[in-house]
Amino acid sequence: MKMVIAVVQDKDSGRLSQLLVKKGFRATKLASTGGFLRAGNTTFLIGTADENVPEVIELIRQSCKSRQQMVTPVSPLGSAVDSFLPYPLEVQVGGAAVFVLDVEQFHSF
Ligand code: 2BA
Repeated sequence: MKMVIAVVQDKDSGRLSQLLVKKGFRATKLASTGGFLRAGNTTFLIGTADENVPEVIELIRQSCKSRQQMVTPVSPLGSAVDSFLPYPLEVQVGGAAVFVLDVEQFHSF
């Protein structure tokens, strides 16, 4: 068994949820926050048999778009002033960051 962990943009999470339910995959959604942008995103935990992993990854790929996002730096107080960039920065976010982990045991009581 594997655990697929997928960090996706909030805008894509509804579409991915619907597809997973439609295809019979079980998933848990967690509200999460990106460490860099400090903006909300959604983390899916999808436990599934090894042979289903390619299909799950394909569903994630179909559901999640990559987007450009502007980061407006917050003026720092204190020691970081020297490295402060006073202009907005554009970064490309997603489609999705996906991790596949081995599951040693799964119990459902
Ligand atoms: P954030 O950490 O908010 O990152 C948003 C986007 O900002 C990233 O998109 C990337 O394009 C850029 N970025 C992140 N760290 C950067 C840095 N140190 N310098 C320059 N640009 C940087 P994605 O790579 O598509 O990541 C989207 C979200 O997926 C991330 O949100 C984070 O929540 C998660 N993620 C990505 N890689 C991860 C990893 N290795 N471990 C855990 N979470 C990850």
